[in-house]
Parts: sequence; C-alpha cells; structure tokens
Amino acid sequence: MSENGKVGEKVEKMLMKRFLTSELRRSLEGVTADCGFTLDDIVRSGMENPDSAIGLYAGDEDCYKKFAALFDKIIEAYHRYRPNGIHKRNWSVADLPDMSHLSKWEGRILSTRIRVGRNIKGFDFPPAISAENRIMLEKDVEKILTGLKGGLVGNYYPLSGMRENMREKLTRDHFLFKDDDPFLKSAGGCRDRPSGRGIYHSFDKRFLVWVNEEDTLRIISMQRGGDIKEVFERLAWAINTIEEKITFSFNDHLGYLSSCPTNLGTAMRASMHIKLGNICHRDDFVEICDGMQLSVRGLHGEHTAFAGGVYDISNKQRLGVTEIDCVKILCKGVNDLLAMDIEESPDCRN
Ligand code: ADP
Ligand code: CIR
Repeated sequence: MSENGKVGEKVEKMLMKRFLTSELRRSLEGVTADCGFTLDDIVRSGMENPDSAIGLYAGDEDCYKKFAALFDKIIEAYHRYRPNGIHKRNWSVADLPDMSHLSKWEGRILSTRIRVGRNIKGFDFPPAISAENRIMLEKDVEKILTGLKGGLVGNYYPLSGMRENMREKLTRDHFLFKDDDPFLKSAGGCRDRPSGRGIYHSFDKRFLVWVNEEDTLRIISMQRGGDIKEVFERLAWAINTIEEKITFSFNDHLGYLSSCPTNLGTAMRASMHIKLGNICHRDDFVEICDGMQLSVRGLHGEHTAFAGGVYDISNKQRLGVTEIDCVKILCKGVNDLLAMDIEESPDCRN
C-alpha cells in the first residue's frame, strides 16, 4: 500500500487505513489517552477485521483530542464535518416537516426506529471502561430507568442470567443487540460479557434502552408503520427525563460523544424498514443511497444480510446536522426511494 492509502489506482475503502499514513503513525506513537488507549488500541478493530468500513474506536473523549490528527480526517470523510465545526442541536417537534405524504406508502414502510447513543461524563466508553465502573453505571442507569413514568414504564433485564431463548427472541424481533459483533470485540467492547449489560424496555416495547453495548446507552424509540413524529416525540421525552438525572458526555465541537466516530454529534440513527422490489436489484443501489446521504443495512441491522425485500434505510451523517435534519433526510430519502422503486418496475420501464 502506498503512503496515501491507495493500492494502485484503487482507493482504500477502510477509512482508518486510508488515512493512517506511516508518517501519521510515527507521529502518534507513544501517545496515550486518559483512558490508557494507545494508537494500537484505537486501530485494533480495523487491523483485525479487514472488512471494516471505518476501523477505529475511541475509549474516551480524550482519544478524540490526542489522536485528532487521525480522527479528524475520518470524521470529515464520513460526516463532511470540518475540524473547526460547531455542532448544533434541535429537538423541537415544531420544526419537523409535514410528513403526511408518507402515509401513501402504507404497507411499504413496515416500521420506524430512532436511536441515539450516549456515554456518561467522567466515564470511559465501553471499549475502555473497567469492569467495576461498568457495573456501577449499570446500577445507576437501572435506577433511573425503573423510575420512568407513563408510556415509558417497563422493566430492566440484565443479560447475566437471561434465558437463551429470551435473548434470541429479543434479538430476532429487532429489540436487542447481537452478541457477536467482531468489530466491537476487537475494540475491547465485549470484555467480561455478559456482566454489566442489559436491556430496558417499556411494556409495549416502543421504548428501549441498551445498556453497556457499543456505547453506555443506546436509547431507542420504535414502532410499526411510518409515524416518525410519534417515534421522535417519545424519544425526545425519554431523553429529557433521563438527562435530568445523569450528565451525558458532550462537547460543542463533537456533540454527543460515542465510541465509534460515525456516531458522534446527534449520535442519531433514524431508520425505516421499507419494502423494495426493483431498485434494490440495481448494481449501484448502495451508491444511489449514499448519494442521498442514506445508509442501507440488512434486515437484522449492521453487517446482516438483505432478506425478504426489506431494507433498513437510515441517515448516514450524524455530526454537523441536527436531530431534525436527520429525520428530514430519512423521510425525503425514503419517499424518493419508494417512488424510484415504482419507476424502476418492469411495467413502468416498458
Ligand atoms: P444500531 O441501530 O444501534 O446502530 P443495528 O444496525 O445493529 O444497530 O440495529 C439494531 C437492531 O435494530 C436490529 O435488529 C435492526 O434490525 C433493528 N432495527 C433498525 N431499524 C429498524 C426499524 N426501522 N424497524 C425495526 N427494527 C429496526
Ligand atoms: C466498521 O468499521 O465497519 C465497524 N466498526 C462499524 C462502523 C460503523 N458503521 C457504519 O459506518 N456503517
């Protein structure tokens, strides 16, 4: 591989390898972040998993400062966000656009989900956190979650001691994280599993919180159909209530801090499961979505297969855009993709 990460004329796909030149590597050797992570710890996931798209993880906020020379390039490539950017938030439901036009896609939009990642100020992120601190956070968070009111009321289920058939069913039904993420494992995020991990969900499973997976918290709102306003409002209410009791890691430049640089900023992935039959067969389908600032995932989330004509479409960019922007990008994209899918059908082409 050459200095600029190019193999012949082919641009290196993994962002970490594309930007980590030997010169940059030399300049970062000997640097240690507050959590104890060195460059080797940060890039281990990409080194051990050649199919990584990004290939690096942060162990704490300080990693983004001490290793900024590497992270900034990846953040700019992924989020189109400059190293001097100021991240802005907007949770104002009044700023959501009118989305009534999406109702025409009833039956094609199967479900809607919005999640945000959150870590806790003063604590390392899951790839670096100690076993003791992980358990301490789990206890603090469980107390907060089991005190929630109204439609958010539910139970916390620790992964330790959970029956395997219950864990499998929660995962299969799209509620629980997979326990075999090789990328996170290489980064150190699976140490001591299942200790300290768990899931909270409301009785109707429309509000969920993953505890100590890739980020300390993944706060999730989801339901069948395409009513994204309802999903957004529930999430905003839940986050506000939780944030009154615990301080999240946040700074004005990178927004909410996450272990994976793709999840900085809003840390929001707003997604819809949609049914496609035509456009998805085009060789350039993923590129078309990328051009619309959308990511495509399989039926069971990241790095899973496409199945049954159902595609998980979500906003790609999370930093340098507001929460409202994430929802707007998703809704416009889904509407356009579904319209393109009809135009692409054999009947329309003839
Ligand atoms: P994350 O969304 O936290 O980045 P994944 O991509 O692994 O993580 O997705 C987690 C789970 O959420 C998977 O089971 C996935 O199928 C499910 N999921 C994502 N979006 C939707 C959606 N719109 N409707 C139903 N399930 C969804
Ligand atoms: C990777 O590098 O592929 C994994 N660590 C996941 C990165 C985040 N996901 C994504 O951009 N789709």
